[in-house]
Amino acid sequence: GRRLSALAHGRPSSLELLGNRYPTDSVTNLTPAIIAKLPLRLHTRPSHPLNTLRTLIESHYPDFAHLSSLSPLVSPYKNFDELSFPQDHPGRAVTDSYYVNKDLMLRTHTSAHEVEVFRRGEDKWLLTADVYRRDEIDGSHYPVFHQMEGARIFSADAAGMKEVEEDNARLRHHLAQANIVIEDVPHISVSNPNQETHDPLHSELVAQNLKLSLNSLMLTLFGGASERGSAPLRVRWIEAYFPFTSPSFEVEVFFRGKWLEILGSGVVRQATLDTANVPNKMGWAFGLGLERIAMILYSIPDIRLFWSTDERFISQFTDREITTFQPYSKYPSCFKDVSFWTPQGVTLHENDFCDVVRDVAGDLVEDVKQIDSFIHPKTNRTSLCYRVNYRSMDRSMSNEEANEMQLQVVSRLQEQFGVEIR
Ligand code: FA5
Ligand code: MG
Repeated sequence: GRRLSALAHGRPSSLELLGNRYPTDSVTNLTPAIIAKLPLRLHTRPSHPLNTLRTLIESHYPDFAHLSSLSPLVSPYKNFDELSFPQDHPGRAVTDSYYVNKDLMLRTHTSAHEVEVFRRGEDKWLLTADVYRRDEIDGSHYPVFHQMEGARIFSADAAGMKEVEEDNARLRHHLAQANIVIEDVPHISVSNPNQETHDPLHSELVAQNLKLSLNSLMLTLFGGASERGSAPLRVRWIEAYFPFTSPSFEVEVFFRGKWLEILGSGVVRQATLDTANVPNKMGWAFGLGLERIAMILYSIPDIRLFWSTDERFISQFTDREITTFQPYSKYPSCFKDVSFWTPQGVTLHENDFCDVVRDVAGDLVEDVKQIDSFIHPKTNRTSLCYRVNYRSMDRSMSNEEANEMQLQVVSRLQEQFGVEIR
């Protein structure tokens, strides 16, 4: 159906982002709440858990280049096309990604920089950055999070493959002594094939190097957890699909009784390396989520806490070691419901609703749930009901304050989307 841009009413003609001005257009969907996050760069803040985790992973890869200052503003071409995303990939939709205008967006993943870093001539590198995705609101989803991309490429000839074999032998030896149990999948299969231009033996060697290298990283990150006692660390490899790698894998780690998805990875598509002007190389890449790992390692229960400026949060951490977060008291929740009819033929995506709430409430919103949805059989209009849970992490919030925010949410829904409150 027809879709109204969230900022169609009173959209400024340009936006200032990180010191530069950019024109807006009909796809602009950046909100002030998101714009405010751009300069914060938590992964480079002294003593911040994300910075400490970045440093820990970097020290596991001492001979890799370590990059962490690339701008989040990229072209959709760089975020998607250069990485072989099809034209109709859902990630391109304005409901899923933040656009400054049709030619400029906030990167949705650190893979957006693969081509430029390979083009610079880097063979082994890590890149840490803030990434942006329009998403639901709950304790483990936030529209800004941090990823680390890692990649290693070898010359695609006998000498390069010898280097891979030697590194595999070294890593195998290291892992053989460790208390780790790995559930593996084949390096190559019918559903997870090598690329046509790759010798399957070379592809296997590179996939094996990827797996060994990441198993070793998982040991560094999770191997020391004392709560496991003498039980081994469990890591599981799963077949995956990404447009820019083949074969592709995801890694899950068993932690406190649950399997947790940590990263995506695979053998880099040759098209990426050709575009980067290094056609005679082959190798692997991975992208991991830093918040996911930090929430586990530090026992941080809510993803909003990473953005907290409360001394009771910040003062708990140092650059030197990973410590367990000591929660301070939880303040009461304030639940507010809103029910409305959307105008005929207009789609209001859940992510549109969530961005309105984030813009009004900032980090005072803990989660948002759709509790009802139906289409009127005669008028064909859609009725939606959302429940917003307002709760501060730092202080007690009054019912009046929650009511005031909810009133603002309601009036923005009316102004920007033309909804009719029920
Ligand atoms: C990617 O973003 C790929 N670029 C990863 C990749 C890199 C694949 C290189 C192949 C080669 P994905 O969307 O699954 O994939 O995200 C990767 C990791 O980021 C996830 O495993 C998870 O740890 C983290 N992540 C993804 N979405 C979120 C989210 N909403 N909040 C927090 N962490 C997230
Ligand atoms: Mg995934």
